[in-house]
Amino acid sequence: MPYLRICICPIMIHVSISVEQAEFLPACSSRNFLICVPSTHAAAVVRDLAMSTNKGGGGGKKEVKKETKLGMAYKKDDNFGEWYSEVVVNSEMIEYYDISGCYILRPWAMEIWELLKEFFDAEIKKLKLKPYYFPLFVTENVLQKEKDHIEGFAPEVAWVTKSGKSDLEAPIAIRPTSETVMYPYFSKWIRSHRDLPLKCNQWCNVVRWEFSNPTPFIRSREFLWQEGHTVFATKEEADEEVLQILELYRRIYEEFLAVPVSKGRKSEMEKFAGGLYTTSVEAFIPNTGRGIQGATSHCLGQNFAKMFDITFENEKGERSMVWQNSWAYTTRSIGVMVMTHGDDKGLVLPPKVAPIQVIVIPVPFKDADTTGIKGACESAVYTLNQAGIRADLDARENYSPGWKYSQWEMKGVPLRIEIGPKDLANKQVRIVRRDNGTKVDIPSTDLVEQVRVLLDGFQANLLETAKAKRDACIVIISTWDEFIAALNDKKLILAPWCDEEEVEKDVKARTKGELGAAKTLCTPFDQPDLPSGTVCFASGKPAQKWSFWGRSY
Ligand code: 87F
Repeated sequence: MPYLRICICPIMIHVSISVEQAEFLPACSSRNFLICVPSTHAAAVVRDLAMSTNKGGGGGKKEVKKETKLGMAYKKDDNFGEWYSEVVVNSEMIEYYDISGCYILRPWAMEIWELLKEFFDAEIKKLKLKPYYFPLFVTENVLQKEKDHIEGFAPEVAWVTKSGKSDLEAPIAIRPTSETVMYPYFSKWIRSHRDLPLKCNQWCNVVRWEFSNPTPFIRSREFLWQEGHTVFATKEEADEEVLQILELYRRIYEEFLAVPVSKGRKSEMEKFAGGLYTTSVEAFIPNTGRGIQGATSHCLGQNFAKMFDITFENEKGERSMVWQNSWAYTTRSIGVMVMTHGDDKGLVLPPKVAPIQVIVIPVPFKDADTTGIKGACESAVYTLNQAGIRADLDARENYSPGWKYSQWEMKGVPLRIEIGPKDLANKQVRIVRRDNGTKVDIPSTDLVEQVRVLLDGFQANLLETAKAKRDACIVIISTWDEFIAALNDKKLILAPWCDEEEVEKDVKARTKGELGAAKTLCTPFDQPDLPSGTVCFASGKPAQKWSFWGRSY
């Protein structure tokens, strides 16, 4: 018996598992160590070990039979938190890192981010936004300029205090957002009305040292975003842009990520304290019954203009204060998409953001014409690529078709094309949908047309299904008792509200508990009728508006 050693993952003890001896020992027979790895890595390690053991021995067919089953240990409805971690890791979007709250974004995530960026960047360029890059660091002095607003955020600011072994002369903050980094230079660059509007956008990372429950994409200590910062001569121009950007955010969520969102305005309590008003797109996760802010577009008014002395000489030769906006969306959007569409087999990707939209898998059988099948697969991929469809071939010979099906399902690829001997003979391909598992055989001559129809249908179906699920969670209430019942039932609550800050504070206090307090998510722009005489569910005062309430991320 070789020396055996079983290790427990020191970082994630709760995801360490034991692997069945029958499966594990043969795979490691040629080695003198055993590793017990987190469940999220077990399949891959066992697979690799099995492959290395099989190398050079026996026929290919037998090797394939020994492969480890891929699969998800957790179900979405049984343990949502573990299910989510498993999906993002098994789909190869995320690798955990040894600093809590920091994650490695692998190509499967970065390619989605790049597709979103491609759309958004082209749209904001139409609005005449210019690309900038400002430094990652900011001095304490400059950061303090915004001290009234930064006060609440201060614990989240990360500082660099040393270079090598020596202390820096003064600590330097890592940007949590770039107002204080940029605005001193806006003040310098803007002199006259001819310098306006100034429209700046940067794609970058920011760091916020969060302490509550880190979750890949959703709440991480470093994340990627775009931050737009614009400066206008008039409030009207600023107001107009706030909504133009909000509409782009809605399109990212609904048209690309197939996630339904509500556009609306944040309450005074929930808005960015440094600004005049905040608009947002809000999504909802039915499994946890929590709302989640998808992106924000703020009108900053003239607050920062005063703080940073950003003024211009108008046409009449007078000094005027500028009007400013800022807006951002982040890699959190990818997490919202995963939570919305994923299922018990793993990720489900909307075609518009899928790095691979169609995976082509040869299905050789016994003595069938393997070369012919491979040729048909290559030709299908080529034809689809030529038509602008992101298709790829999985020609790996050390995996069975079934294993490949599971892996690509786990990665959420919308369509799978299988080509076997029968398909080759009939000049057809079999297409299988990831969302509902339906299979169709189509003539090879119709490939591009049919794939386009299927991808469009897939994209539309995801949004429709998600919208139906979200809508089924919306409850319109009118009394406090109904509010509490709906909250306990994980609903998205639409309630008549008096719009008073004290009342929102009171609701927060009264609903405080282990799961977190309820708060306003937004006041949707799309307002149902509010008959006169309607009263606030919490205060009994006359209601001013309908607002969404709930627990949130
Ligand atoms: C965390 C630490 C320090 C949010 C923070 O939403 C400062 C902040 O200012 C902070 N978390 N914020 C508000 C960010 C406002 C605004 N910035 C530009 C945006 C959009 C992009």
